[in-house]
Amino acid sequence: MLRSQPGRSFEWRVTARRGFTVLEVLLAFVILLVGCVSVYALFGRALISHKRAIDNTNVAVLAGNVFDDIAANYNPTYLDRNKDGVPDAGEDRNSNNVPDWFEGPGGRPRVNIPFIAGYYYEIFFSRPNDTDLVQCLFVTVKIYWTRPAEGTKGAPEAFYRTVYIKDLADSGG
Ligand SMILES: [Ca+2]
Ligand SMILES: [Ca+2]
Repeated sequence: MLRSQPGRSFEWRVTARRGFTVLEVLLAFVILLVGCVSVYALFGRALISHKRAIDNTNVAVLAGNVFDDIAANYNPTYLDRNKDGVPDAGEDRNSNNVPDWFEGPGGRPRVNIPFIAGYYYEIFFSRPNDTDLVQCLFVTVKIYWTRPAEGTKGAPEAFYRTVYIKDLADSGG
């Protein structure tokens, strides 16, 4: 069968030897480059999403730890004797936008409070007026961290919880 079509066999040999022109190679490179750039851009977005997911997890865990710690250790650390709604140790008396209890060595807290490196938080207390609810403390935790897109302090993530403290009325806070 092949012998009856000698011309086709010859044509095939010529085509196979031809190889690629410079233009074809360049075109292939351009296509490859466009593909690589697209994938690279996707990687960037994926990294940002990944960091955001880690931040969301960390701040949720940190806020939960803060609420639990206030419920368990209200007296020693969190007293608000001057009744401005902020634990006295966590006020910003030197006005540098960082609660003073996070100004220990290496950015670690000065007092024994929940801590995750790279995050800091402000705590606000308020109490219900109802005298039947003397054990209730409304707690707001605002957590700050540095986001690459926002640079410095960034917008806080706020968490709210009502914490019940057995001897709140006598705590002096
Ligand atoms: Ca205070
Ligand atoms: Ca400060």
